[in-house]
Amino acid sequence: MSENPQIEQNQPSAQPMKITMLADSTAGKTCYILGMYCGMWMQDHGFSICSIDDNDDKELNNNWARLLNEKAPDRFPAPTSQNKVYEFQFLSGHNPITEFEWIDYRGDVLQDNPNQQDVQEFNQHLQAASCLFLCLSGEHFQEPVTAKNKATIMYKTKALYMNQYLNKVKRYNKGLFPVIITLSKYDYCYKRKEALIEDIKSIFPGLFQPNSNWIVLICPVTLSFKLAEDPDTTEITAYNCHYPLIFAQYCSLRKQMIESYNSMERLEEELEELKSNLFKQLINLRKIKRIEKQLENLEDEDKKRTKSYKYMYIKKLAEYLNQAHESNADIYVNGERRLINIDNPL
Ligand SMILES: Nc1nc2c(ncn2[C@@H]2O[C@H](COP(=O)(O)OP(=O)(O)OP(=O)(O)O)[C@@H](O)[C@H]2O)c(=O)[nH]1
Ligand SMILES: [Mg+2]
Repeated sequence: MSENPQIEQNQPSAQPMKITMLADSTAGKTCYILGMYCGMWMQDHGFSICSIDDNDDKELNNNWARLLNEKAPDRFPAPTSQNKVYEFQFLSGHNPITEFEWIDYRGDVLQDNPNQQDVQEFNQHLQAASCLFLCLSGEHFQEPVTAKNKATIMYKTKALYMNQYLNKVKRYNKGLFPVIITLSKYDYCYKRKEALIEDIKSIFPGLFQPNSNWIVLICPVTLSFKLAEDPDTTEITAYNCHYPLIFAQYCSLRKQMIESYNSMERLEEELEELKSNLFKQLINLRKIKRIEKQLENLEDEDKKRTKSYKYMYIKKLAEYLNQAHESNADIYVNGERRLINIDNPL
């Protein structure tokens, strides 16, 4: 037991969240990681991320520095040739809250032979994912999605494959599952801002159905609003790149707290059943005592939890996310656009 309870409560949970981003090659996956990793520091919310591996940290910082240098011959990262799993910590100030893994891969794995080794590795990561990012390049949304061009857009963005992957995710997971649709290279289509949401909804109809058990953030991101017009621009802003991660962390902490409430509920039901008549009570005396003790411990934990840093962080993340819709980043729960209830952010 730590002598300092404050530090103990701030330890990240043992199981790191796994995040998988589904996207076509050149959609901007690797650039997005840079925008998220370094762009996080350009915000005033006080949250940040750091790589657990020092070499990765150095590489990410160097790649970011090259992006900012329009004269660098290799300004943009080379196409990814092999899988790379990053291990990150998410922090408030300099206090770690959670850990998460992020896989970067060559976009073609989405359509390649499932027997290939890197495709298998990718599929394993995906199966364990607790949060899914779908990344669509804004290059494909310069014109409205219509009945005529829908098949082409769904093929070019790989939305067709993504919808099929969503079926798999539903097979492995119960309960509200978080999906983040990042519309990368938003600089190509920001003039169509108002119409984009309907375009996106039309290519992922399953994500926006009532009772579909998805919690979805749609978030346009770009390295710079000038990049499409002027690829030599120096102005890298990493617009909105932090919101998807904040949403993912909010969903992960929320899930952790709800799971502990659920285990309390299950025990209470069991106890009620064991105490439902005198005969049952007599033959289950020891079991009843054990469950009562477990519940006592959980209640103590629960009291601590609502006063805990985790709960405080959930509220802070939720408050921050509620402001995100001003930047066109909206949350949908079971198809309905929502703000998070700050008084009850679970
Ligand atoms: N206009 C614009 N171009 C971008 C942006 N982000 C990335 N790009 C361009 O897109 C190219 C591909 O980006 P990457 O991040 O390498 O794409 P990827 O999805 O990792 O590609 P693979 O590794 O080949 O699967 C970059 O070289 C840039 O030229 C953006 O926000 N706006
Ligand atoms: Mg890449």
